[in-house]
Amino acid sequence: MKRALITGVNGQDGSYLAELLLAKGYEVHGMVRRDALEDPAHRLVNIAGARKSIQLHVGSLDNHQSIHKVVAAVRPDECYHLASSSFVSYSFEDESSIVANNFTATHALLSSFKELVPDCRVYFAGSSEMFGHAKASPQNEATPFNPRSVYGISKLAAFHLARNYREHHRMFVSAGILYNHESPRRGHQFVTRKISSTVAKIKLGRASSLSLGNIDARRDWGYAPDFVRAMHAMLQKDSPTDYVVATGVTHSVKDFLRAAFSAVDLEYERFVRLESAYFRPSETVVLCGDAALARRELGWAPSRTFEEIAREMVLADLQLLKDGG
Ligand code: G4F
Repeated sequence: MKRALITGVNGQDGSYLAELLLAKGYEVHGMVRRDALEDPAHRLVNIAGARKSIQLHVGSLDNHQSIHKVVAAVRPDECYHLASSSFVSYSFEDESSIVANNFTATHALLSSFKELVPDCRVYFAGSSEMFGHAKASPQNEATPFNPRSVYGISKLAAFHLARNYREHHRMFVSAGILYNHESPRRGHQFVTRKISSTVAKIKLGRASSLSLGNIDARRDWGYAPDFVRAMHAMLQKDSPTDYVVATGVTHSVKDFLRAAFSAVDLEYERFVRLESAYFRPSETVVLCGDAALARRELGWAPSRTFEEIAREMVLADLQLLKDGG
């Protein structure tokens, strides 16, 4: 039986990955913050169904000793490092914690593995934000990086670190360069979930409008359960490398609005207000991924269309509200 450690196991991706690995017969361990254990109803909701099967360990990105201890206690065959600051903020206040959580903590994890379990296969969650103001479209593994946010820079720095551990310390470290991926477990701060949850409230008469920023912004949006399949496949290869994971199709926020509102037979134009607070700078370049390598080497392909994802999210949020959530 293989043993896996997932950092950020209670997040969207961590929870789907834990379910996938359990179904494949893995012994699954997850690292969570202490405050999550103290408030399981809210903070562990994504793993509620699988919680009894996952062995949880207390650790946090800002406590490197705790990361070291978790690695020493679990000694996994595979580690999926998903925990990070994942909201793309452009605000100055957030910068040092983004760098600490995304770069310094990744260093703590990799150096712990190098010292304690050098044979462990490690997955690092990179991001399309590393391409930033990309010079080419669609982007693949050979496209030069040009990040436009502190978030993108922090992920890129950690990505280089991961490569360094692979090339100089001969460790099995692979990175996914993941484009946006959504699901009913997406955090409410991201635009798709903000939309799906508000559409559900509007349908039930519990909200009357939805405030957004740039609804012409475009993203390459995929389905989170598909993306965790790619993560697992990367660690099953004979040798480590990095893969773009994306659908190769972009849509606008407006397209998502149309799909989400039409799932409950409403038209978004009646409810959406634009608010300057939600607009972001530096969004002129549209990112679109070319996942040809993942298709070829991992046999990976998306299973859901954009419209199916939007519909699933709205229906799940409706159900959540009806169940009292
Ligand atoms: O949903 P978002 O906040 O996702 P974003 O910034 O693309 O980041 C996500 O995807 C990245 C790539 O995989 C990850 F690296 C990252 O960790 C995260 O998972 O915003 C999507 C788009 C943006 O263009 C934003 O300007 O939606 C636009 N938008 C318009 N109104 C809004 C809003 N975004 C948010 N969060 N809230 C709004 O009201």
